[in-house]
Formats: sequence, C-alpha cells, structure tokens
Amino acid sequence: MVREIVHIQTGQCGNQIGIAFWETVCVEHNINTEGNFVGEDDVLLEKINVYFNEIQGGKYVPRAVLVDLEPAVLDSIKNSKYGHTFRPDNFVFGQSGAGNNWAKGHYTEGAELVEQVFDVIRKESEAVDCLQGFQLTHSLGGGTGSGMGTLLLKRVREEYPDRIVCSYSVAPSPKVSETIVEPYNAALSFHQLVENTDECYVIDNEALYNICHNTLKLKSPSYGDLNHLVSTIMSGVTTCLRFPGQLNADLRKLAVNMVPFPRLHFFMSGFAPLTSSGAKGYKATTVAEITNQMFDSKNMMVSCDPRHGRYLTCAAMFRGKCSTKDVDEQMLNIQSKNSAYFVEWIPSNVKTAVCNVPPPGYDLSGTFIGNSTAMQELFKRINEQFTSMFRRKVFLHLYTGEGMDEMEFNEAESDIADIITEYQQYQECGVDDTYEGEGEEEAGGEEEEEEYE
Ligand SMILES: Nc1nc2c(ncn2[C@@H]2O[C@H](COP(=O)(O)OP(=O)(O)OP(=O)(O)O)[C@@H](O)[C@H]2O)c(=O)[nH]1
Ligand SMILES: [Mg+2]
Repeated sequence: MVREIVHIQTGQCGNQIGIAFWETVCVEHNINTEGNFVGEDDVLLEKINVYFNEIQGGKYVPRAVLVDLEPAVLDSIKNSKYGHTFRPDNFVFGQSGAGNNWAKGHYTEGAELVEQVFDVIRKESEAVDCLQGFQLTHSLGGGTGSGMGTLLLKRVREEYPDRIVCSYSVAPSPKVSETIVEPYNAALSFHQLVENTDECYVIDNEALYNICHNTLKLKSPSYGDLNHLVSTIMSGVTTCLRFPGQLNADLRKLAVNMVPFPRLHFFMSGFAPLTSSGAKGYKATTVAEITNQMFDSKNMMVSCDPRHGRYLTCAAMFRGKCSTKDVDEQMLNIQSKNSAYFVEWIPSNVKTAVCNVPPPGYDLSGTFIGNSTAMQELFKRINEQFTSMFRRKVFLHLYTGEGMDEMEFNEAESDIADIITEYQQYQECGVDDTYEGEGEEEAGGEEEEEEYE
C-alpha cells in the first residue's frame, strides 16, 4: 500500500529548494507541466501517490503547501514552468516578511498566518488514505523558514503525534549570505528540530558553496547552482520512497534504520557523480568509483569531515543499471577498509539499495545518507558564531522586541552544547562500554581515537 506524504515549503529558501525538488520529481516520473503522465513505464506510477494527488482527468497535483510571509517568491513560482501544476489554494502568504528575524516568524507575523496554513495542511492530510508523515523544506538562517517553519513543525507534532516528521534544513554560511543574525536564527531552530522532527537532512550552504567552487569549478555560484545540488540530493534520498523496493520504503522504516538515539537524527548526505547544472557529456562511472566518491567528504552536503567522527548508521542508494553483487562487494570493501569510521556496536549499520531507474542524465548514480558523530562539527560552528554574539547580547533587542524571552537563547545554547556532548560520547564509546548518559566517563575512548586521527 502506498502511504502519502504532505510536503510543506516555507520562506524564500524553502520555496526555492522546494520547487527545485518538485521539478526534478516531475521530470523523473514523466509528469509534464500540465500535470499529465507522459511516460510508458508503470514503475514510474507505482508509488506516485506518495507525493501526488491524482485528480479528475488523470492529472497529478503535487501534495505541496507553499508558505511565505511575503508574496514575491510565491509569485515567481506561480509563473514558473511547473507553477500551475500546484493547487492554487495551497499558496498561503503574508505581505510583510519576517526580516531575518526568527521571533517574527515564530511568535508574531508567522503565528498570525499559521491557522491559515493549517487549514490547508488539514485538508491535504484528511484527503489521503494513510498518511505516513510530513516533510518541510526551509532555511535556518532567515526569519520565515526558520521561525515560522519550526512553528509549523511544532504544530504538526501536536496535531499528528504519531506521524513521522522530516525536514530538509539549510544551514547558513557566511560564504553565501552576509546577514549577521543568521547564527541566532539557526541555533534557535536547531533547538526546535531536536524535539519536533524525526529525521532532519541538514543541507549546509557552506558545503554546497565549496562543492560548486572546488569540484564544479563555478567561480561565483548562484542560488540556482546551489539548488541544483539540493534537488539532486532530495531526489536521491527520496528514491526509496518514490520507487518500489524493500529498503527504507517509507519514512518510518528510514527512522528505524537510521536513528539509534531519538535526538541524534541529523543526517549528512552525499551524491556521486557530481556534475554541474546543464553539463552535458557526463562520464559514465563504475560502481567502484561511485562508491568511493559517495563516501568522500568532498561530496558531502554538510561541511563536516566524516573522518573526524564515526558513523552510527548509514545508507547508500544506487540508481541505474548495476549488478547487486558488484554493489555488495564494493560496499563491503569500503567498510572493511574504513572500519574505524563505523561504530562497531551497531552491527550491519550500513544499508544498501539498488533502484534500476537512473536519474535523468545519468547512467549510474549513488546517494549517501549518514548519521555521523562528525555532525557535531556543524553544531560547533553554529554554536561558536552564536556565542560570540550572544555573550555581548548584540541584536538581542530585535528578538525581545517581538516579545521573546532571553531565556530561550540560553536554552538553545545549552541544548546545542548537549547535542555536541552526546555525539562526542557515542563517538568515543567502544563495544564494551555501557553508555549511562551525561557526565559519564567513557573508558577506552582515547585509545580508539588514535586509530583514525
Ligand atoms: N541553498 C539556498 N539557500 C538559500 C536560498 N535562498 C536563501 N538561502 C539562504 O537562506 C538564508 C536566508 O533565509 P531565507 O530563506 O531567504 O529567508 P526567509 O525564510 O524567506 O525569511 P525572511 O525573508 O527573513 O522573512 C540565508 O542563509 C541564505 O543563504 C536558496 O535558494 N538556496
Ligand atoms: Mg523571505
């Protein structure tokens, strides 16, 4: 049985990566700009209801709710190529924006619009057979996507406590955006994401920028270039949701395989082979090459080096014509060569799937999802930027002016510190250690670290 997902996109970034996702999915499933299926292979339709509603006349309509506190981005989506495949009533917008202020998105402007958004979310959720959960796309740096996006997640959690909640969260980088208060917004958001999501794909603008610049050789990458990478990743990590197969076939199964501790559900992802937007004449690659690239830190969409941590769990999806035997061999090979980077106390923590429909433009591709303790590097980066401002209370008045309590900043700061500690403890934890929570000294941790430093 197909179980449906309701997709919500909020704020500029959320809407821009959201539309990039939908365009990619439409192309992959041969849905044209009128919403008609123009393909021949039934496998493309088998799980189409996960993301699309089928309406009268056999049209497929994205089950998407598009939200922003200002109209401009939504207007440009309406006028874009796939703009009229969306249900017009599902565009919900305000006029004022949140001006990069998380408090406006979460407590004032955004809170005023939230009921209107929920009317649409409820309508979509009630219209389906068996909802598996929700996915939200947003940035953590602005005001709407971060503040209102996390408010929506909290409300979704309250109204649908037994559904899975997943987010695609774009972390800010000074290389891409110069807004000073972004670390505040990001830290306040992470605090919410820990509690109110089950799975969070962290997409780090710093890593996207580096990939565009260093690997794809783009001199000054645009959002279009960054979002091309995002759509590739979103297509890759949703492959198992969209095509028939056993592994991670729905959001709940993914959580079971990928999240050994409920708070630590922040995933890094990678893609191979990497090609620039519109680049033709790509090279066909072998399973061995794809596997190596997929695990390479240079291909990760988060600026964290997996070799500084250990994988609690991971999953690899191959798409295209390849033999399962070849895939299994290459995957075993990379694990045995790098065994120090996988915690040994979760046996068979690396899962593999093969889908024989390649993404358009590729013969063979691979997508990687990792739950690594190296994710603490991102939290540390945001935390440092946050703390250096918060120590002097700069720009705090923008937030308290919207009625926010300074305590919430303290809580966000200490929650991030806790997450970093948790990652570190599991990183050092050996097979014989029993983890007993905070403050516990881990025997044997230091010895192990030497192995792979
Ligand atoms: N990857 C990517 N990042 C984006 C894009 N647009 C904005 N960002 C990043 O998102 C952050 C700014 O947040 P926005 O999404 O623009 O803000 P918003 O959610 O619309 O909120 P307000 O405009 O403040 O109301 C910065 O870190 C930007 O670098 C995009 O299309 N792609
Ligand atoms: Mg905006």
